[in-house]
Amino acid sequence: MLNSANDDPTLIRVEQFPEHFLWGCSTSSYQIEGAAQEDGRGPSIWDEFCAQSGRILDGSSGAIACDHYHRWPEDLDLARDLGVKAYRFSVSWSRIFPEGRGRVEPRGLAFYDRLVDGILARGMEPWLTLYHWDLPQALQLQGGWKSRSTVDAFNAYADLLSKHLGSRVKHWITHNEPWCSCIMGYYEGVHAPGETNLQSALQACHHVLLSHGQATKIIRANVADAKIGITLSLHPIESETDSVADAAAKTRHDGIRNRWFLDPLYGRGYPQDTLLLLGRMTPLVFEGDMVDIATPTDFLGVNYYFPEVVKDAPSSLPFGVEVVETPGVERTGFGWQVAPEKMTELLMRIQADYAPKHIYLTENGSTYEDVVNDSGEIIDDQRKRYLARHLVAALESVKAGVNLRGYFVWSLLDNFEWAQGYLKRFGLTYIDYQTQRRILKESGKWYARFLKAEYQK
Ligand code: IFM
Repeated sequence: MLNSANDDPTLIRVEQFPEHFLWGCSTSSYQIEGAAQEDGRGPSIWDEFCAQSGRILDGSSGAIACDHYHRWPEDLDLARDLGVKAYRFSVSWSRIFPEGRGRVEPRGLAFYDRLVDGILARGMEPWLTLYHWDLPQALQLQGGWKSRSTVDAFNAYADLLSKHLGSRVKHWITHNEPWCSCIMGYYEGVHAPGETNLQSALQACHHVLLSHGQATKIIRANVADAKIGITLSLHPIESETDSVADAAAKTRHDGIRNRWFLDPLYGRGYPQDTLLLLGRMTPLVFEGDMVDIATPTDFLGVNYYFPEVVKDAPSSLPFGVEVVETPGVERTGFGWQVAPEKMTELLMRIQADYAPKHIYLTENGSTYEDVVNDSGEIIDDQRKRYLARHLVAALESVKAGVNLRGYFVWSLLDNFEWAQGYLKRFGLTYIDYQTQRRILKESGKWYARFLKAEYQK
């Protein structure tokens, strides 16, 4: 028995975690900032994608979103009042370089000056993500991540920002979830820029990983005491049956879903079995690229949401794999399977196979139908339980020897959930998009109660 939290996970106590375990919450620029045309910001691929009909389920965009660009003091107050020690946000590249490279927009830099100062003033650590999917549209017109020149542009962006903010920002995440920005964006076509070519997607992915490695060196040179990492979306993979064919499908899917990112980052190059399957679709790799990609980092960010169950499906090219929806399992409002115990397994596997210096859960959260009741409250017990169960799973991982150092809830605020528009709410805070009123949900109050215990010690 772990503790009484086995019966009621919401009884988990912060004191059960190691003393310096870091508690945080996460957001990203395009999902919350709005002010898309303000202070010289250039368009990003998401502005362009949202403008195309049929791309976003409710026809919306991030043009206004949570209006965080103007309401950031209130939002940072909310984060502080939760009791988090770390606030994770991302920078909109096209606010800084409206054309992606070259001319710098001082008003963009000034916004992040205000934000970072506001985070520090509230006693939180800023955790800055350089790239959370909003590539400047100007770069997309030159090939986007398919083009190697985007790596140079990213490096210049990382260089400028780390020089500018490095004395105040000590935690840097180069990229958020390359799977999503590259595979969903350049192959599945469901995210910006909406392309559907696997070979291009893999080339884009190679450039994203390369830019991570090169930017890591640049930030390190500019900020001697920086802690630098990358965030991946990782998934435990299971086979539908014990058959040899399904087990092989599981290995193939794990290859592209997880190992394609982890192996090169930890110095093993791209996985041989996946390369073989890809044949001529493998990306063009220059001498030295794999060494750059494997530049040592200080931590691995893991975003955990759900496991995937797969079966052998020979006609489903190129991997011969189909992801199946197992019936009868608990799911969130997104349809994602709820499986906290699989998160523990995943973290143990990462620890055993790759031994990152430190691991942080940089995102974890869920979406459900939130209802504002007659008293103006949102009693989101499902989300509260979801979070609590994942905290129990995080604690299990620590006890099992995983070098897990922190946990960030996704997300501080309801926000623009990409292709789902505003139809899915992940926040600890409810946003009334008509009035921009913020209401802390029951899950947020619970997280605050959980965290305050630490500060009362
Ligand atoms: O909203 C996203 C976030 O931008 C990246 N990780 C997953 C979240 C939920 O889908």
